[in-house]
Amino acid sequence: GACSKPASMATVSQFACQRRTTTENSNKKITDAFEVLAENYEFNEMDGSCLAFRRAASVLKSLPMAVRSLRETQDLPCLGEHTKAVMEEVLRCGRSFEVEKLLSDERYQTFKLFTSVFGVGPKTADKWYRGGLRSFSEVLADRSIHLNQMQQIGFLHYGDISGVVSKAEARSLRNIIDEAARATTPAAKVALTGGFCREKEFGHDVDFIVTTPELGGEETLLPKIIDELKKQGMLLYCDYHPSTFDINKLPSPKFEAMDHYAKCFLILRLEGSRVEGGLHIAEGDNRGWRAVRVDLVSPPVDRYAFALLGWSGSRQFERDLRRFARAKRGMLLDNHALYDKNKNEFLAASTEKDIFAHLGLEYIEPWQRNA
Ligand code: DGT
Ligand code: MG
Repeated sequence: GACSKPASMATVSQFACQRRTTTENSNKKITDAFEVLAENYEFNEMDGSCLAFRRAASVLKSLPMAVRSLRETQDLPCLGEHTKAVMEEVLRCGRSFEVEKLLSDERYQTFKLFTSVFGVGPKTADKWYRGGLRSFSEVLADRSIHLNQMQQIGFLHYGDISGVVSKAEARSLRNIIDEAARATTPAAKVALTGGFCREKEFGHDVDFIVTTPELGGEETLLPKIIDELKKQGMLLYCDYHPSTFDINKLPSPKFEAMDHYAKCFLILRLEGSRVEGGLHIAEGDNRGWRAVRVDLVSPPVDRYAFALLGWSGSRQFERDLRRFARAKRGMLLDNHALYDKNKNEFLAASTEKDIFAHLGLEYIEPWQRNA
C-alpha cells in the first residue's frame, strides 16, 4: 500500500526540471557508478545508453535519502533493466563488477586521460588511441600528430586546468571580470552562471553571462573585456566567437549544439592562487599564480534570461527543460528564446521566473538544479 514506501519516492517526475536537486547526493556510490558507464558510452558514441545512465543518475540525485533496496525504487522513472542491475550490485556488494572492469580497462583509461586535455574530445582521443598511443609522452613525441592551438595550450597548462577551480577562486574571478567589464562599459551587467551559481564547491571552469542595459551594446562588450584582461597581463589564451544570433530563427531543441551568442573561451592567469593536488608536467612549481578556464557569453539584453537559464545547468536539467517544453507544452526552448507552437508566437521573458511561468513549471532555484 501507499505507506510501504517513503512518500518522497512515490511521486518523482521523469523530468529533471520538475525535481529539486541540491549538491547533496545521498546516492553517490550508485550515481558515480552510473556516470562511469555513461562516460564510456559517450566515448563509444552510444548516445542512447549514455543518456539512459545519465537520466537514471539524475533521478537518484534528486532523492532526499539513500536507496536501501531495489524494491524502494520500483515507482521511480528512468530506471531500466541494466541500470537496476548495476544498482542492485552496488547495493549488495558496495561496487559494480562492470564498473570495476571498465576502470581498469586500457581503452577507457586512455580515453579518460586524453579527453582530460583542453581541446581533446572523444573523436581525437579515438584517433590517437587507434594510432596506438596510450600516454601524453607518446602523443607529444609522435611527429605525425598535429596539435591545434587549443590542444597545444591544453598541454602547456595541463597541470593547472585539469585541477578543480574552487568557490573562492570563482569569487575572485567574478570581481576581476566585473572590474574589467565596468572599466570599459560602466553600465555592464555581469552574472556568475554554470556550476558556481548552483552552489557547487568545485568546477572545471567559471562561466559568466555579460551584457549591457542598452540593446546592441553587447556587440562590442566582449572584445573590450578581452582587451582589458590583456592589458592587465591576465590573458593566457582567448578563443573568441562573434555572434551568429538571428532573432527570426525558431529555437533549436537539440541541446548539444552551441548557442549563437558572442562568446569566448579563455584561460586566465589568476594571481595568488595554487592548484590543489595538481600535477605539473610543463611548468615550474612555486609560482604565485595558476591558469584557470573561464567562459564569457554575451547575449543581447532582451535575451538575458534565456541565456542565464541556458547556462546555469546542469546539463541534465537543461536537456529536460527542453524535452518538457516540447513534449508537455508544445513549445520550443533554447538558450535564445521560447516559442509556442500552439499559438505560433515567441514568448518574451526578462527573468528566469518568467520562463518557468510560461512553461507552467514551479520555479526551481539555481541551487536546486544540480540534476
Ligand atoms: P563544471 O564542469 O563544474 O564547469 O559544471 P558546469 O555545470 O558549469 O558545466 P559547464 O561549464 O560545462 O557548462 C555550464 C552550462 O552551460 C551547462 O550546464 C549548459 C551550458 N552549456 C555548456 N556547453 C553547452 C553546449 O555545448 N550546448 C548547450 N546548449 N549548452 C551548453
Ligand atoms: Mg562550468
